[in-house]
Amino acid sequence: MRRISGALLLAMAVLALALGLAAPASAERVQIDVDGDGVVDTVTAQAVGDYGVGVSVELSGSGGASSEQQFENAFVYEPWLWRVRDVDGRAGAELFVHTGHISTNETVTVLSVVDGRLVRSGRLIMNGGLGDYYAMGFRCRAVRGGPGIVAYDFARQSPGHWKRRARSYSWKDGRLVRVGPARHSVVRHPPLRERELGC
Ligand SMILES: [Ca+2]
Repeated sequence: MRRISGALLLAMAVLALALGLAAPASAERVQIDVDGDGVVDTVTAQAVGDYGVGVSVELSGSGGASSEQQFENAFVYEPWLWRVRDVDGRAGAELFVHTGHISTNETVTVLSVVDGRLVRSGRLIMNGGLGDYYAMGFRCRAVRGGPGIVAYDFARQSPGHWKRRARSYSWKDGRLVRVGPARHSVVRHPPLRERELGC
């Protein structure tokens, strides 16, 4: 009898999968203060539509007020929350979310809570591999004496000869603001720390 019910359960599971009735994709959930009031909040990322991601925050200290950002047709899958860390100099964590995938790079959107609402602080791209002769990434670091992000991209001209571009952003009221002109140089090899999520 046990063997029969086991076989029956397996057949039902296979049928459910075939009919697309599998359990929905799981959500990612992080408990961390995002609005800077010192109370832990809930961050949830989950699939939206076929290939998108939605990120919501539930703010514990504000009577459970919630705020959300959605990214449709992003062609991204779990994990969506690539980094959760306070980097902008205001209390409360920033969220680095995988919001786009194309053949040449990944898009990372930085979200932050401003005045109780989840806002898009900035958008950055990454491609750590060198095989296609292009690479890019970014680092959280001081810009003009305050917290900021420097984004790098590289294009190979010939073996051992890569064009490097660095663009700087400062944090201002929860948003990334471009500062100064791009800096251009030539390097023999793009360093790994400048073609990854360095925050
Ligand atoms: Ca912060």
